[in-house]
Amino acid sequence: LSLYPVCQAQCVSVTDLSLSLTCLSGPAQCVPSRRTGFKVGMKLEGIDPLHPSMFCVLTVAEVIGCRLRLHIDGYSECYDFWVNSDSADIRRQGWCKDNNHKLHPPKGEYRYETDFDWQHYLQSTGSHAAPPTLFTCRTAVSIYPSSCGFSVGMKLEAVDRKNPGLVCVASLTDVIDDHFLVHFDNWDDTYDYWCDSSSPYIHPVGWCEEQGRPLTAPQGHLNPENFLWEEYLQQTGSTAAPSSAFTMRAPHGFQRNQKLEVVDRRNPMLIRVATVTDTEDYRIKVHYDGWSQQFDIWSDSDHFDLHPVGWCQCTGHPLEPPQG
Ligand code: MLZ
Repeated sequence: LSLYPVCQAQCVSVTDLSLSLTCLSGPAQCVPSRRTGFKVGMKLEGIDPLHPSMFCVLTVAEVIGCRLRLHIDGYSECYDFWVNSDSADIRRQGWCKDNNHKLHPPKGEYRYETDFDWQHYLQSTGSHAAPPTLFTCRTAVSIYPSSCGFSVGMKLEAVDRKNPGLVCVASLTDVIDDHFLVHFDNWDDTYDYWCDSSSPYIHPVGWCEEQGRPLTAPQGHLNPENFLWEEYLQQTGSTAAPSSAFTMRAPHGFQRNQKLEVVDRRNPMLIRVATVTDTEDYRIKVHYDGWSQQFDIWSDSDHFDLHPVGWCQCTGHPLEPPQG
């Protein structure tokens, strides 16, 4: 099942471009057939990468090829971040209101969050909203609402991706189409992440016990060594996500020595020529060609910063050649 059905329809697939020698095997990596229409100054709504539970008011600060540097209105430039223009993390002006999500207004300008009004804001800042047609890639919209089997409030066991050795008690705190937000009980939202039912990082209640692995109890739990799901579900009046809803994806097909084009993690405005130097089931080790191995990174194989060879050329993005 493709994550990006709309995108696929509008894009030339990598194989069509005869660039498939090292084509990515992740979900539906595709090369947009035309440049993005986003322009500097356009405003939109989107997820704050440091607080994945929050939708914020954003401004396009820079456009390179079909990548955007986004600024969170009212906050320091140091929080600016890059996305692909077909990212599911960005939404048109008005999306939050139409989809029952809280929109965090620009900091400091509003006494109450509900005081924020897009029309007024656009007028007072003399700016325009990005036209809805520019938002090309959506998550799969299912025919049956919430057919993914996951709903808000359900509990599960999930890998803390900031501390990957830990599998912790978690809850679903948001669902959009077939994607949902994993939140760790009694922790702040900086550990949260969005994923779908095929993520290798999520497991049904009871998984750790079955695997003989430790499960990290919610922060502040009175008896963390003897955490009992049954008791906890009852105390919190919640239910476990059904194990039938978990659909573990197949391992990726990357192989060592394959070339790709990868965003430089330390300077994300740059994309570099890179090589796969090691693989795990769901991750690859990326070496930036011409750079010391100390800059190698491990990346999820479906990460949106990995691109097939030819992607930069097709999207009008500069590509940093191997150094030296
Ligand atoms: N050492 C870290 C672990 C946090 C784990 C959170 N898991 C959701 C800390 O205590 O901050």
